[in-house]
Amino acid sequence: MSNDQTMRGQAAANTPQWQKSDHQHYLHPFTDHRELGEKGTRIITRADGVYIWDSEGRKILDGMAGLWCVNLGYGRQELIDAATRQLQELPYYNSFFQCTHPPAVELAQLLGELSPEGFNHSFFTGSGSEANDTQVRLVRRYWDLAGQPSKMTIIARKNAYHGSTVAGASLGGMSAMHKQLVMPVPGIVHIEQPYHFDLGGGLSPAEFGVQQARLLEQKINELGAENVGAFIAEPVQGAGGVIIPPETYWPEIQRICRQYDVLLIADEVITGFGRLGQWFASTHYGIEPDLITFAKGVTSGYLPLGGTLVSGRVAELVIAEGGEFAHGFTYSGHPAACAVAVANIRILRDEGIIDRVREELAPYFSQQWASLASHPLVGEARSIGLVGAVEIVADKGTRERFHKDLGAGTVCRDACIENGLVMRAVGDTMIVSPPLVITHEQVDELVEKAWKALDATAAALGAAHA
Ligand code: PXG
Repeated sequence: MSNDQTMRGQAAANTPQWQKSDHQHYLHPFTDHRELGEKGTRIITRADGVYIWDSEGRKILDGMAGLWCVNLGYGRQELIDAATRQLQELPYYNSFFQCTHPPAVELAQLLGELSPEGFNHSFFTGSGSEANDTQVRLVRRYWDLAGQPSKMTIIARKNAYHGSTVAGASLGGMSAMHKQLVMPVPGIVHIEQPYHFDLGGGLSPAEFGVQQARLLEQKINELGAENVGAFIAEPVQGAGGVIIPPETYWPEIQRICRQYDVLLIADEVITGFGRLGQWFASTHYGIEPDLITFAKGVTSGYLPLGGTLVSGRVAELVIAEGGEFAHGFTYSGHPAACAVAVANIRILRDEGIIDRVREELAPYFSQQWASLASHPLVGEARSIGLVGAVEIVADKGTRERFHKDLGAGTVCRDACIENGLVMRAVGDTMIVSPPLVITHEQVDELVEKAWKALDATAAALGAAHA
């Protein structure tokens, strides 16, 4: 028996022990702990390429690239080597008090080269949430320096996800999070999202896109443009259910932001670093944001790193006016995380992975994913780049959903695992966002497994109905 096999054997033997200890000591993110205690946890012990393995030896195709982040797939030795080298040379130093270090400088320069025109500065954080907190601070600092301190309010969208810090959760439009937040950060307001499947009514996607974008204009007029500093949005909503706006949405948003002099923040934590076949989805949609939030794919999740890309308009004022920007984190520009990001970006660039997503992989994925639309349970199958969603419905014609208590999405998620696939459920919307290195055969495997899981879901819900 190889060492590897022995270790796996031990992990399997330890499964009940890990589960018990987990329940006794570990508070998980976004989790109902009583329910988790009853069901038990799945223990993920290793991963390679697009697959993960659990402690019982089950091989599972990771349709979510971890949590939308493992863009290069698991097991890339170059990233492990970059982290190891940096940890040996300089495991930690800060960028406060007139100091800097090579990995942070190198990463900031590289980001300047590959980000959309006009972006030459980066601020680093440890996560996407902290990066969005930074955006709030930057927006307010910018308008203060610009002599318009009343431009304080930030407009965001319902069902958006911008993180789980207090500012991140306030920017996000998740009602369950707001309820537990008790008091969202003042000066953040929300407008409705461009979710055509759920909210489109009889409108064509094109009409609906313009209508939903004009909600921003209405809100700006209601508040007074002199009080509105920024609009923040994900180019494609991720955690909200892979909501792909109609093509008419972003051009209209851009027009409105320009007309009323409102900064545009593109939260590209999910869409950045190749997910839509471009370094940034802003390029895909032809929009020119003033600030971009990134995290996740910048390191393929191997080490935590986030940040904001700051366009010339904002950076120049913040720099030229002088005065301290009173914001920063111990781990802003962590050397090992930056070294991994540099290695990750070089691989994405030198192996042409993002071009392959755009030109070859996304068209194939889109065609295969679309075939799920003919499943009796599916009201819509949509995708863009390498993200996809299917809407589970009780009635394809009327788009009527199953009763909430049936938990159709959760039933399907569990059936996916049974079939060796990670697919995430957002209510009754099933979503995938696989590693960018997935092959055509693995796309076929993903879609076949999703179909089987939908069959199992239909059977289970049929039984529940009877
Ligand atoms: N912005 C967006 C668009 C995100 O998707 C964040 C900010 C926050 O990043 P951090 O690194 O602070 O988590 C995210 C994170 C889910 C899920 O259930 C999605 C995220 C995080 C956790 C769960 O789909 N996205």
